[in-house]
Amino acid sequence: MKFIHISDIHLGKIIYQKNLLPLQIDLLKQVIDYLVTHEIDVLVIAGDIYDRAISSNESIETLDWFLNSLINKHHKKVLMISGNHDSNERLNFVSKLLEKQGLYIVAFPEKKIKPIVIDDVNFYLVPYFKPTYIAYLYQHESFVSYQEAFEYYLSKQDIDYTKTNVLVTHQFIAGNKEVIKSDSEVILSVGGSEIIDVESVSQFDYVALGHLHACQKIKYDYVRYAGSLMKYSFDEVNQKKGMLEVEIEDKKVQCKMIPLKPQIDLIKVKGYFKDLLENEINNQDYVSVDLSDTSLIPHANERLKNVYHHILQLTYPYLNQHSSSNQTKANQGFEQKGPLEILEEFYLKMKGEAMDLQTVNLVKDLIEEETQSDT
Ligand SMILES: [Mn+2]
Repeated sequence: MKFIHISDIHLGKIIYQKNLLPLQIDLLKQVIDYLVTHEIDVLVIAGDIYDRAISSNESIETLDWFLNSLINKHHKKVLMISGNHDSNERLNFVSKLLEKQGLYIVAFPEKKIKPIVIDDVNFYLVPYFKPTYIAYLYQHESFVSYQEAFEYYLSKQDIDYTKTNVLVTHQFIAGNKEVIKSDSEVILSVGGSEIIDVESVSQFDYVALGHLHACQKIKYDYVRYAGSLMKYSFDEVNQKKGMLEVEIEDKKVQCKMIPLKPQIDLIKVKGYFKDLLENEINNQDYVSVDLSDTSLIPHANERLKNVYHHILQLTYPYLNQHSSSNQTKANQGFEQKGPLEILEEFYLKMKGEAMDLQTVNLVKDLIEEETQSDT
């Protein structure tokens, strides 16, 4: 069987006061067209359907149109879960009534997952959850991490790994390599404890992930983030956005990326002010301008708008770098200063207040210990 895996639609997202909904509608039309033309019957959406928990009327209407057109008009099946941006309660509304129509929404983790079976493939839908929810669900004492809660949750399921199984989840799954992150993602918890090791899901035949906005695989070819529907921040300008077409048969998986083309792109241009003024007019894209100039140009934004009609952001990387390096370097003459003095200055700069006597003494002791062990 074949299915399409997408995620992180973020309906109704606004960047720099631009409502992206018209672009999102066009991209969703491309998704429908692809499923219809290629006779693919199943669409999997791995969370973050909406951009915010309380979505605009227009966003709700858009999802309604999208699902209606897929399910009622084209008789496709849609499997979707909630992400950390969605409101579970709102997404869950009448979801059980819709299953007969071919729309499967899981917004709260089920105590015992009932897999959705399509052509001998079992789809396990696991919406985004916090460890406290799993503790509540099983009346279990608290979990120290997402990893622990997630493993506990899977251990409570009866999954026959000799069958062909697909996991759909919006938890932050990562391997030991760096993942590609974006500014448009919202961190799930402070301190990095939200990360779940990819080995916890490696027994599935395909893992359809949502959350990270760059399309990428995690260690294995069959563990993949589809990435966001379109670019949602300027650090994503070089990313390819699209959907994943997955073919799965008797535990054998093939996967390819199908690009989606937005009507308006997010782009970044870089150069000196006077050179950029000579560039070809771009009245189409949303632009971030990095000016290489070493001093501020009066009315740069207004003047550049003759070339780039939709400038959303303008920065001076050189000036930023220059001022930020001043903030972190010790003041002049640091060679003459001792470690305690330098640390006191650093502390004052970062915290905006001087170290108290207790801390000074502690640092003194540490420096002394370090000096002694060095000799
Ligand atoms: Mn997201």
